[in-house]
Amino acid sequence: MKTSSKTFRYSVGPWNIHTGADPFGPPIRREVPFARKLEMMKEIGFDAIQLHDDDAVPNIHDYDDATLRVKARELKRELDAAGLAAEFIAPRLWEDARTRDGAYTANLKQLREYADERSKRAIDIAGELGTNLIVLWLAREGNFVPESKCAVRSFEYLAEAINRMLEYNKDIRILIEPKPNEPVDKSFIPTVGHALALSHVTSDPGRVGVLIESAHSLLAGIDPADDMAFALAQKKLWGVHLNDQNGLKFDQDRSFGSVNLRQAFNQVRVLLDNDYGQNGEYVGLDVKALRTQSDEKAYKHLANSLFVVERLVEKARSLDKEELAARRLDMDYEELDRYMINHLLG
Ligand code: 3MF
Ligand code: MG
Repeated sequence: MKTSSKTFRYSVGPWNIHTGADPFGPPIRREVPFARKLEMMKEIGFDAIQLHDDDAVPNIHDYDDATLRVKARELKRELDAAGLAAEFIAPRLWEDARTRDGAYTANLKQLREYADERSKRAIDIAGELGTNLIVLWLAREGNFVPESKCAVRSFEYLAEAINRMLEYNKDIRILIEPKPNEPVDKSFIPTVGHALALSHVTSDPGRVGVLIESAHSLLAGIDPADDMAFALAQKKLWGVHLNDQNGLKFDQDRSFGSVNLRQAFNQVRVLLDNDYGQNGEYVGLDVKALRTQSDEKAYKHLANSLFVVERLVEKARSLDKEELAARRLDMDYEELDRYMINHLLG
């Protein structure tokens, strides 16, 4: 199913076509070659690809700095040929053994230095791929044992690490992707509010914004549309990961709109009403195929999510603005509820 006339430009990560392995079971589908993923993503209707540093250059530790740049340039040619841009590079600071105690907030100096080096290399890769966006999902920056880290010093470590990145390359912009838990128990930057507070203590707040993932807001007990509005009001919403989530559980990365259609609608509405995308921002997805999907059908979560975004764009556009304004004035929010539900059902 291809989305023909699109409102937004869309992006997706290569990890969103995957083997279906989860913490309780091994891979259940074949690994799809990277080149084939690019083809599929283009075919479904995506404009750009989101990349971790080692999605861009696999076996990243095998290369010196110069070879790393050569490898990144090879990928740039591959992306150009596939007709896809690179949206951002995210240093993958949670798989390597040296990030087992967090990265920028690790207690050991040599581990924090590894995080710094890896971040600089991610920035170099971004430069070669023609993007200045660096996403920081601060996966393991937090704790299980409260006394294991000084939370005050950890916040400073994060700001100092961001400052070093901003200093290393004057063109980059950093998007913090907050998440309250998983894989850590308690994250140091659990919400968009924390991320923007962190932005404000850096050396150049104008270059530090946020990427909001619907499921991450929901895990923090916050309506994603409200989170997006909060960041939009501060001109700090530079990326989104649309998906869905059923309650306060593990991060489910369900297809967009599959759990709570009204909540999904309001995310689309807030983006549309506030001209999200007009400065080149992409509407990104971060969705996983259900483990039950066969090899041939393990792309439908992507197509479905795009389809739902575009359908909800139509719903947002066909909303009776006068009805909305009138109900706000007479404060008949029960009537507004009825109108909204009827509109979404129609
Ligand atoms: C985890 C995430 C991450 C980030 C990705 C890009 C693996 O919950 O959402 O996905 O989105 O690292 O920043
Ligand atoms: Mg995400």
